[in-house]
Amino acid sequence: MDAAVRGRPAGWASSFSYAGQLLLVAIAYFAAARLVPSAGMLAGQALVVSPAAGIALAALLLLGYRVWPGVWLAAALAGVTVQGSLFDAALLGAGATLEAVVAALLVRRCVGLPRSFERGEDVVEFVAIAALSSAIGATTVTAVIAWSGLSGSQGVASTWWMQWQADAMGIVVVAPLILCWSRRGPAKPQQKTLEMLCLALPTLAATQAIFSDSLPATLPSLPLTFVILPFVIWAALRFEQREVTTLNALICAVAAWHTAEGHGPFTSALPGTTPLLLLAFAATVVITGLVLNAVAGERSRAIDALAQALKTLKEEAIRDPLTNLYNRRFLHDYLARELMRAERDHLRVAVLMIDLDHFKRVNDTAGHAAGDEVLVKLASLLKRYIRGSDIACRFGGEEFTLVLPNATVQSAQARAEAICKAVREERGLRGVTASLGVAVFPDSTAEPEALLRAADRALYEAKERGRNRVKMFARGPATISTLRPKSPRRAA
Ligand code: GH3
Ligand code: MG
Ligand code: MG
Repeated sequence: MDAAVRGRPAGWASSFSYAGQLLLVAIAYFAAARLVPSAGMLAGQALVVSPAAGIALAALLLLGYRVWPGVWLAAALAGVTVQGSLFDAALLGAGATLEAVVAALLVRRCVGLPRSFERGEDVVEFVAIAALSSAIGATTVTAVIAWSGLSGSQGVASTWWMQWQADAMGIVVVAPLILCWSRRGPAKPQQKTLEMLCLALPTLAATQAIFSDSLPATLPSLPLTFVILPFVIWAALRFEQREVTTLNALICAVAAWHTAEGHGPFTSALPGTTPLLLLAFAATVVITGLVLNAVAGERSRAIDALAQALKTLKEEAIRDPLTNLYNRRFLHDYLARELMRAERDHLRVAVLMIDLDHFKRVNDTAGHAAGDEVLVKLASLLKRYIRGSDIACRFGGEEFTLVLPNATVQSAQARAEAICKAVREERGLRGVTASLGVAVFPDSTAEPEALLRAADRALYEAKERGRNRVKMFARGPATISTLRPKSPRRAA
């Protein structure tokens, strides 16, 4: 669970004391509130966006609910500079605080951890929460204004409407921006920075041209606002949340600025619809950018997880679960490949078959788990005796196979003798010894498919001759196509 959700600030924020955090929140909120003064509304101008609402929500999500006094203080201070009355200012502060607390509660409840919009639904839910919670701030402000008789020429409904859209837009645009930038982002490769510039410059130029009325009057500016969307989609599909939220915020800031100045496509629409058009534009930009970005992220995470699962599955399919050595299926594939290569390049391939002597007794006396332990220890011993392209496999039960490409008869025999000695001397193997049979292609047999049987035959002879020894395959009366019988090995 995120630290901030439990009421404690996360990451960088924890380096500030509580008083420091309150001050930080209050300063940020107050500065934003004064930058886009709500006084504008009282003077009859359209209040377009309230970044302070987004800052308040982000602060509560990042630092915990306990920083609410910072929001209240800053909102009240901003109010007192406008309203004059301390009581009214306190009420304005309470409205702004309640709005942020309710929004933070809903975001934590519905969206989950506050700093990631990892699913498309998160973004849509976030926008809905912004719309819902903004009603609280709007109602408080409208009530205070109506109470003090300051609503001027504007009606109560119009005041509420403008305040609501300003808060909703502030939350939708500013909160995701702060939330994304508050966490550490991945390092950017240089070509990504270049691509960002190639994207941001034309995007801002287009937004500026459309909203500042600098296009020829013959061009219909309202439909032209759709020109911004391909840029937003580009950012969403190619960049991280940070870049997407930043570009969204820049687009919305340019649009809001010019709209507040009385320019752009939204001002020439039906009277009273300007704030709604601007909010609809901002919501479209934010939802398109963040939803697509979330979906693209989900897709790439799913592909990564699938690739990882496939890798694990492939690995599991060729490994013995107890010893983690290769299994018999892999042995057959590998041996077939190595023998083909050996045939083509006139090289040798040695096979060592290893079987523990009287292993059943370990199970019978010490238990199956102790037997398993011996098998695992033997596997790690065998790993010490493989090098280069050699492989060690668990053939089945307490039988193991080593494949040594490019070996000679002498080197294979030497390796087998060394292993036999090491097993004999190894502590932790409960005194068990091993018998080994060795066959070398093409010396022992020129038929690749008979090589394993040749090594097995040699192993059988090692068992027959008293165990705890190495036997090299030698052509004899028994044909290599005869499977090694089991009975002589069980005889002591
Ligand atoms: P020898 O090879 O010397 O003839 O005698 P052995 O006692 O080793 O006889 P054999 O190879 O026929 O029996 C192998 C025994 O290995 C039988 C079985 O109980 C045991 N075994 C096989 N797989 C496992 C395993 O995964 N874990 C344990 N603990 N025992 C196993
Ligand atoms: Mg055995
Ligand atoms: Mg056996």
